[in-house]
Amino acid sequence: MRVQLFYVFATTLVIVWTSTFADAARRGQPMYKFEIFGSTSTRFPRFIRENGINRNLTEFTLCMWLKVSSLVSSTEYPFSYATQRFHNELLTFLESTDDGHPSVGMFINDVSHKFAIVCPTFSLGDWHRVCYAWRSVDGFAMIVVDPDKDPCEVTMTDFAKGKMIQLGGTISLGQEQTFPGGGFTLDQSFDGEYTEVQMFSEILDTEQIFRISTCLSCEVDRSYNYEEQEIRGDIIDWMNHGFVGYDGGVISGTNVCR
Ligand SMILES: [Ca+2]
Repeated sequence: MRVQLFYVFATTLVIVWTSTFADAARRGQPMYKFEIFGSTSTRFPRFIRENGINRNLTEFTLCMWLKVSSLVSSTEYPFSYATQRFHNELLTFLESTDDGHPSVGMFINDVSHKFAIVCPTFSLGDWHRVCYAWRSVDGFAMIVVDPDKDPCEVTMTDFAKGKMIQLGGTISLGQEQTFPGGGFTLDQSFDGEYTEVQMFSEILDTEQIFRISTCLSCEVDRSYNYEEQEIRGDIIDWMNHGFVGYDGGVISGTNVCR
């Protein structure tokens, strides 16, 4: 009996230690953001990841926190993924509208597959959580803005149905690409900040998307068994993002998730 009790005690210790350790590891990590400001015709601040998507995708979820400082151009492209075959293999955009709230959208493979939503709560100068999801088999697509507060969401089907997002291209945060890694133009530059960019090779459900938007595990049930099942992208994991800054793309701290 004593031995059994010991094992129960020891097991409990391990579980508590593990969860505390994981939590501390998470909380001890500096939270950071990418800043993209002041593009000019000769200077294009950006963060680049070559081989940005390392497998062919027939579905994905891409989430990020975005703060749009200004819509310098009528359309800006926060996330540009270019391959040799399509420079708009996967491209997200913000497009100004007459009522002052930009439409939030994406293209897949080329600009003929366009999908967007206008959210009355999406404002310049504030952080917003944006998730884009898609799957090829039925062309289901979804864009969700701020799922944790003022949720704004749109879905459709038959969007880029049967298409595929090809591996091996280049991701650019901040500048729209006309070929992998280049071809930037000032009128397509993004002006603002990013954090918590996560990309997954599958469609997440509503609960998972909600958790991402509440800073991953920070606000989920603190019982031991969440054990940092915090959601991390298998394609892009913000804690190990692998992006390289150019032309004055700045990495700085942020308290947005503390
Ligand atoms: Ca392009």
